Amino acid sequence: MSLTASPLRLATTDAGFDAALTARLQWSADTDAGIEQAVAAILADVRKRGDAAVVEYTNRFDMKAGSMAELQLRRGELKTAFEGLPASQREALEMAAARVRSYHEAQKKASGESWSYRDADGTLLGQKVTPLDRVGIYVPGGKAAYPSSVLMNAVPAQVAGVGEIIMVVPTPRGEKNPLVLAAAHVAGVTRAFTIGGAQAIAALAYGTETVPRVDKITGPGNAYVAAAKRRVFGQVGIDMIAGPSEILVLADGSTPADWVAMDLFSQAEHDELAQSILLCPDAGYIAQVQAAIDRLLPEMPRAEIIAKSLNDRGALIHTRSMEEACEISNRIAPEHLEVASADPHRWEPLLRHAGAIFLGAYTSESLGDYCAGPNHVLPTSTTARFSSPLGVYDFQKRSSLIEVSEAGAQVLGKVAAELAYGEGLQAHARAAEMRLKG
Ligand code: HSO
Ligand code: ZN
Repeated sequence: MSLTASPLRLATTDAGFDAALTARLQWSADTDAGIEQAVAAILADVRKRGDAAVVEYTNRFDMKAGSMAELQLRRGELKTAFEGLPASQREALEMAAARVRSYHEAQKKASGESWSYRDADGTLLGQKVTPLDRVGIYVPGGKAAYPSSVLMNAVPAQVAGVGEIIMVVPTPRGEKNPLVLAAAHVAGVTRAFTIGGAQAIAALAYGTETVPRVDKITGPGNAYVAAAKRRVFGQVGIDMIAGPSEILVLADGSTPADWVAMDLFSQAEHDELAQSILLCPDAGYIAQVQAAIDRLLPEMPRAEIIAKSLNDRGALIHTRSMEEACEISNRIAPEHLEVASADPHRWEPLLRHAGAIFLGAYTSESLGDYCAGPNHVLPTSTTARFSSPLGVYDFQKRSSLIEVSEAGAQVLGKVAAELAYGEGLQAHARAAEMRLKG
């Protein structure tokens, strides 16, 4: 069987370009009614019956277990998993974690600290930043069990100062992934349970006899997990609901075509629904990338997933100029945006909507997935228009601080009373007036 991958070829000069691009970008995030119903029932059941329900669903979907005690990782098990890895893997995990930690420490310094100032009359105003007490991190089992995602979720939580980080990870047939456990150790996970699906989200959101109730749940999951996270939102905080991975490469033709082809593959190999797009003003270069795709695809163990993703959702787009390519990139608002250009800083100021921007030929997106430092949990499906990478700020909250001086109360009291009478709220007005002198 010979596999081919031919991403859709478009040119911005085509008559139907806008409609063709819109059609290519479309992706439905709707979950079907069957999933919604099943998830609602599981959430209600776990809320009511706690551990017993979690154990039953785990038996039904993942593995045999007699009690919740069997589904809790023993103290030391994460560390043992780490110590059992080959040295090269231990070093890679530690190096990645250290870089991710440094990046998030810088992020905390830049935007995650408390601040305050005093008015001329001595009134103090400010904002106090506090970490969440306890968070839950969902780690998918099976084919999408990514140790790197454990780091990307747990490290910012730890840097934020979260008191307890609870990890849940389903273990179909009881097989634990040692790299996932080791990553949890390196990233400072406090407790871990081998549970998954909607029942794990319910246990974290409501608490059971054994699983402590958390304040926020982060981490990717399948359609059941996503539906469960949506439903428990409000009871607990959640992060974003991630769609399939995306990469957009903006190329001026100066980066070797093979490198760009492999970068397009790197997101396509995640998922048949993943989206890889190339924008380039040089038609000859686009042909080179297509030739590289043809040549490299047969070498790839995940060639079938890559081919389906590129054929169904990929695109190679010929633009009039790099400026126009930047405009289209803003419209697509991709999760990952590679600027494969000899002069990336010329284009970066024009780029406004993207989860992460990778500058220059040497910055392959995959470095960002593992170890450059920034978070790999990023907004997908054009949500980069209004949301940001997972960060320290997702594990913090803010409280306003107000300390009105006696002098300040004289000025503010009159203003507040005036407005309170206008709203018909006497007690508000009098509380302010009582503090006025004479
Ligand atoms: N690119 C993925 C993250 C990941 N890649 C994990 C490899 N492992 C997020 O879109
Ligand atoms: Zn990736």
